[in-house]
Amino acid sequence: MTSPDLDQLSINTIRTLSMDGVQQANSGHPGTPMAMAPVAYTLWQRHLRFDPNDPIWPDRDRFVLSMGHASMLLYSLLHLAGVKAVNPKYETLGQLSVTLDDIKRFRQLDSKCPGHPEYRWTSGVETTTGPLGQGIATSVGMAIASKWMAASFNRPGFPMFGFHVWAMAGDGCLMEGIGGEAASLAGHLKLDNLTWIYDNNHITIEGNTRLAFSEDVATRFIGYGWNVTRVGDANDLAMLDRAFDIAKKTPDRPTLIIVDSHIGYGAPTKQDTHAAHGEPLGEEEIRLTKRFYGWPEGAKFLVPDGVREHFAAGIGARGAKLRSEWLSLFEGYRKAHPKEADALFRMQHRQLPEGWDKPLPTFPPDPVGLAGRDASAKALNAIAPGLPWLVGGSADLAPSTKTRLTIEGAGDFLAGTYGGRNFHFGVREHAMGAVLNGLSLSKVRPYGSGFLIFSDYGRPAIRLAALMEIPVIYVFTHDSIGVGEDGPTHQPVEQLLSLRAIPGLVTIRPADANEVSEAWRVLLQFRHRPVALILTRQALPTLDRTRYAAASGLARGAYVLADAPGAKPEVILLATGSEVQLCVSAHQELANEGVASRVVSMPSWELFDEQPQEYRDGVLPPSVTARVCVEQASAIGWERYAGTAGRVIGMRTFGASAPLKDLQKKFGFAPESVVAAARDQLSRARVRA
Ligand SMILES: Cc1ncc(C[n+]2csc(CCOP(=O)(O)OP(=O)(O)O)c2C)c(N)n1
Ligand SMILES: [Mg+2]
Repeated sequence: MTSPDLDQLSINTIRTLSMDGVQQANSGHPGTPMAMAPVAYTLWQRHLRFDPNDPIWPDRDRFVLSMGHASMLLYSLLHLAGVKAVNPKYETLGQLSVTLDDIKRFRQLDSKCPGHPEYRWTSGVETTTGPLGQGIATSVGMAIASKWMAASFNRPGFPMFGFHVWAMAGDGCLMEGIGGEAASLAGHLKLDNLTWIYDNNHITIEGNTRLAFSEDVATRFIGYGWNVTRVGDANDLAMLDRAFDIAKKTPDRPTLIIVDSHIGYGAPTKQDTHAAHGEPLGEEEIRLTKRFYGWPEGAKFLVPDGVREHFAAGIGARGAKLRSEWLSLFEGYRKAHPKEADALFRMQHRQLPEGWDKPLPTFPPDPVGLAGRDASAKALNAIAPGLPWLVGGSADLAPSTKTRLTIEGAGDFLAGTYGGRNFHFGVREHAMGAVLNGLSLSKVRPYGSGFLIFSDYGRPAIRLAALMEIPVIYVFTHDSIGVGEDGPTHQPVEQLLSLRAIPGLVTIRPADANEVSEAWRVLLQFRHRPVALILTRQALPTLDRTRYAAASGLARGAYVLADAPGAKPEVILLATGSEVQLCVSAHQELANEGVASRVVSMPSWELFDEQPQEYRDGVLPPSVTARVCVEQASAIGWERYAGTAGRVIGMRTFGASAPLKDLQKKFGFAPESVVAAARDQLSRARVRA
């Protein structure tokens, strides 16, 4: 068989596997894989620097399928290219990532082919996609990571990094705001290692894009500073080849390749219609489509002889050569630059340098104290020199969130100077979240910061970080009505609760400067979970730890900070963050009255819930039902610690614009309110007894 015949045979194998997978599952999206098969094929077979035998080789090109609904396209490629599975210890054990059986069980429980591609579940899937726009925005983070790692690790004669990032997107990705935010940032940063392939098929779920999408995408991207090219026919392999070559060679700009395609290509009645988008084609339509492709009409899940071998001779052989060249380069690098090589290795395995946490500060007792954000700035800058791949920035709020690295040589990550550790995401919280994901997926350790209120603007990306189990760090400051005069638009109420509702995300709201320091010690050790560090804008007294329990208790999520005589409390006062101080004051007042209370500092629900029952019962003895929980945030959810009889002092309305003192009075966040609630709890408990 000649090479063009094998090209066509391979493309039609991708198409028919996708059609058969969707038909068998009786759900899914066949049309886009059928249309874009030649595009993805040409990219993988002829361009992608990717070794199917080692899908986590650090300098591989990344391929992101941003239109995650077309997942069968990716699964077919992973299968045909023979991509190997990698275990959680980063080892390849020889078996296929996606077997033909997985494809036959598309969308079924435990299949490696879930409805949308999921990072961590299927090797070779570089990021989880499905929520439109996330993939292309994440690809910007990967391209940034490539630039940063190149600037940081490459040495003369040792180009350790320089991978290209390719993302395929549909109309939906380009309609979503996050796509625009990310494109704007990518153009600004002149990321010439980034290419987006836009499937310009004029179809979305409701029908033709003329219903809701008529802008000139090319002009928009030219405005962003991108190089824009076109391929007028998705089946034109020679033109695609050229477009990819040009994208690789174009300096100083990312490239958008606009590809005109026909959704459901070859389907006699469904091509070019939204019917090809979200439902199986149907047996008869499949038969006729296969006839159009010159395929055996009755064959299902057919991989003709020679197709796998063809992939092995293309992407397989090229990838193996590139990877082995890289590995020998790394051996030389190890000898010439052992320090850098060690850092590269640790970074790629999500390990930390020895002694990284030694410089974390301890803060002396101080009744005035300092703001959570200021304590965090000190902790972050203390550990940054010893953790060179910790990088991050803010959505234009670093002067307020205090996340800037001020240590010598930290520098700024800017267009053309890509070695800096301070990133500037601009006022783009959503894209920031996806970029952080892209950085983390590339194994750089990223943090991003903003006001807690605007976590809502980046929430879909935070959720994906949790779903992907990647250790992205969020620093959210201005954490409550403590913001004061800025008023209810800037005062978070429900945000903390809504972050706690994301499975796998760890939230930490420290009570004083020493808890902030401990929070950094704990969160940097996470290898597979994202975290939201919630900090105050206003100063918090630094507790005297000779009088109160050590801040290291934070690691267990909650701990007894101040206790009743003989550890026999009648009432428990629980709080997080700025409200812990209220409870400490109330505790003293109650002691004066002869009431035995215990103060529990509870910076993290999630970490506490993971402790053994014995520890949890030790901190919150079930027999003590008189409880007061205090948090300047939505009261919802605290019942689980307050118990049905307990009292929650929280927010039940929006805040208001006023000086902090007046707000604390208005909303009941004063020691007197806590004391009164404790007394009330006690008398009720006595009645119950
Ligand atoms: C954020 C988000 N909103 C809505 C959806 C539901 N959805 C899935 S595909 C789709 C239409 C996508 O159209 P397009 O990107 O052009 O893909 P095509 O149908 O051409 O493959 C929509 C609205 C989604 N997956 N993500
Ligand atoms: Mg479309």
